[in-house]
Amino acid sequence: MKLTAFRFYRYALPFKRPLDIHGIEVSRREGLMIRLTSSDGVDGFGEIVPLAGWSKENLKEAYDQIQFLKSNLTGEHIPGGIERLDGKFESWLEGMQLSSSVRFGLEMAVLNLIANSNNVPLFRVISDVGRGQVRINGLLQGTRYDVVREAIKLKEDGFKTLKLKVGGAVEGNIDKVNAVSEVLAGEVLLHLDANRSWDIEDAIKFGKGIDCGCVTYIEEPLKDIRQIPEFYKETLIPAALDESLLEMTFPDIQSIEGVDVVVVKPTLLGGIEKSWEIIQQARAVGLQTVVSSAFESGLGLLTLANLAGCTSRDDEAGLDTVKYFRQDLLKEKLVIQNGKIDVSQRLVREDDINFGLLEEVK
Ligand code: OSB
Ligand code: MG
Repeated sequence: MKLTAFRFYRYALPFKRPLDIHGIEVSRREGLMIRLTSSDGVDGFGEIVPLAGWSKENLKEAYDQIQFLKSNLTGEHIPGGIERLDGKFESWLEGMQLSSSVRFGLEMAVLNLIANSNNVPLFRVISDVGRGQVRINGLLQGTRYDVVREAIKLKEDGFKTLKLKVGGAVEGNIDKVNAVSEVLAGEVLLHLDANRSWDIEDAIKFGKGIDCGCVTYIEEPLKDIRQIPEFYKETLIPAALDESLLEMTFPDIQSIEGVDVVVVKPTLLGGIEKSWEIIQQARAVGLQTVVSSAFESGLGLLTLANLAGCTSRDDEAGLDTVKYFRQDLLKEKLVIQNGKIDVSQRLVREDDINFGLLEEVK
């Protein structure tokens, strides 16, 4: 398939209220969208949105790389079979040294172009065993009062798994987890995320203090991940790796006792093909995988939901960040219904994009 046009756009989408992302207060999300067009006139859209505090690259660097891609890929052919994510993106793009978010956005556009050309949802072109329904972890963040209220609402809305942000003073966090647990009453599972907040003493104190009836695992409990085995031994709460994956590869990941889950953020981890490889490796050794957002808009989240839907097991995905956006690049909002995103009927064509929120870069 030949790429006849490569266009790109910038956007700024306001959040409903300012968010604290890793200690940085953010009131809107600024990013880029690329639009690839094939010789048959079919479009594929991709989103590039580095996350300050997490991504190595900033938006300016991403912008420069997209200019480079635009001049290098216009008129080129997309290698056949690239959608199987078995290494053809790597052979096509190696040497270009694309940063993670750019790699993600380009792969996303190419994959959606292929899906649109075949007139099927994205997950169908990647994998033979995929699912059109993807369960989502409802997100709980804020004060004790906020998270209890949100937990009641999400439970009523049909979510089966929630994720609560923890960290900081241990006592208050124990109280918060126990208050949420009480509301969930064993009917909804609870994941925790500490974002490397604690030293081993505080982490163990926390783990022993919580009512862990419905707590399934905790993401990144420790400042020093080498202490996860000790944390596990003392508390019996399995850990999930998220930000640590940026610095680690298999087989080191699987050799840590107490790690049961890997959180996969394609915008940060080097793109979709790389993330798919990590998912396969993790599943091969019995680790659970959670595809998760880095605050992409609904457009990027829809692709992430498709990626999550590529596995046969009904793994949940961390995509509830969609609720923080006041506006979206998709005209028809991405909805989570009964705790699930339905990707089976959604292809993204020109008419589905809210061009009023995008400014083309010429
Ligand atoms: O800590 O997992 C995180 C989003 C951006 C950066 C870091 C994180 C997140 C999320 C996404 O929590 C939502 C989720 O994983 O459920
Ligand atoms: Mg996390």
